[in-house]
Amino acid sequence: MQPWSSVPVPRVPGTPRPLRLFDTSAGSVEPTEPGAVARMYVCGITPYDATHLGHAATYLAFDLVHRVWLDNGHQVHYVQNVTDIDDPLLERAERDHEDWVVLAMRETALFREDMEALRVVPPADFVGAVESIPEIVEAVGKLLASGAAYRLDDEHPDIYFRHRASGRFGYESNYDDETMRGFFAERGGDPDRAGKEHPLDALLWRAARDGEPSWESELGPGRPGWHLECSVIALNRLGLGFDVQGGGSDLIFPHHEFSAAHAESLTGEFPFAKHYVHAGMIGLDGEKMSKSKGNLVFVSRLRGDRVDPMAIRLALLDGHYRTDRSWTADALTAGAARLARWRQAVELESAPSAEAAVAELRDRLSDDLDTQRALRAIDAWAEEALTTGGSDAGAPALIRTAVDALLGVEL
Ligand code: 5CA
Ligand code: ZN
Repeated sequence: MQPWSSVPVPRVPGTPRPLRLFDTSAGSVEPTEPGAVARMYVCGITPYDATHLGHAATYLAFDLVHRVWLDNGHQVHYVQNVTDIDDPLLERAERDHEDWVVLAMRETALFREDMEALRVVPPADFVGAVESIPEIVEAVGKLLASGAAYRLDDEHPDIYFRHRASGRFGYESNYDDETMRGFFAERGGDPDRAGKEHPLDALLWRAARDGEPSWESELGPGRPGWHLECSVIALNRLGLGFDVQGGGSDLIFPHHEFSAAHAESLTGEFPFAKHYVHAGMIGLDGEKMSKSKGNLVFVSRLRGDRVDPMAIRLALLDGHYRTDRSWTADALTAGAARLARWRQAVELESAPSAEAAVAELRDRLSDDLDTQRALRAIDAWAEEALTTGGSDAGAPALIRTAVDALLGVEL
């Protein structure tokens, strides 16, 4: 697929700081230690509805990972998928009497626009599930051949993954059996499917059903299971052992556990990703913002209301990416006020020296993306610039560059 277009990220004078991130698998903040090319995969949208502020917050968090790595002189190979065939998409299309392909194309196009407006650096590879079907079929064939997968003896001969096949199942989420079973049932799994060897075995290939889209393949006609989509797209573009596998915390289990287990079974090597990084859930009025609950605030709706996307960006960054938090109208008002203040300050002809503020910005971001403190470092500089003033003629430009490169905010 075509990604959205990118804006150049300027270089910031001064000394970058290497990035440390909380790793779900390790349970602690760990240094990221990418090579010349940092490799990141972030789970993309299922395009059956518009991008809401929860999605946006998650992509902004990983955009900062991208930006801090760029600051440290790495190139970044960033890959993101689009789950453009899956049950939720088909269910929504049926509910709305719409063609599922048209629905997916429209929402994916809107997502691109939203990401561009929010100045998210685009992935180098933006890959749909449908266009990856040949790769997925090949992977299922390998898993069957190695004994990691089996086919149901059923009217619908679906293919399942033996969840313990990699020998490492559970290392990513560290959840106990009961928690795994709960989330498996809640998040797209089918523990009660008759004929499976074990309730936690995950679907790899769903045999064709009447009235459902399917693709001809050497496995028989059908369509791909969800977790393998991300394994294969990541593996074939980044290779095993890439730096960060990312997404929202709702993907910790089963999605990322299985993505890892599938890839590790396919290759016989470990680990799928060096770090598993998860953003907290954004809610509205105390509930997780989700398509199924219908309590959504869309980025496109706010854009339509002429809200400055940079104010949305600042509003979402004024909270720690790992903390579950609520979107409020006040947060947006505060984001807009902060944006106005910063813009006023960078218009000054001279200001207090900005080196210390930029160093603080880098320090805070490198410490597991502590954006709240990072924003306050710029607040403090802007406050002093606008109240006391200063004589450094280069300071406003330095702040403008640093805020652009490291926070993605255009002043
Ligand atoms: N297509 C799959 C991933 S392969 C999927 O989860 N799609 S999604 O459209 O439901 O979500 C897209 C991304 O936004 C995922 O990384 C997901 O974890 C994240 N996300 C979903 N809801 C929220 C929320 N309320 N707050 C923060 N992030 C969210
Ligand atoms: Zn995914």
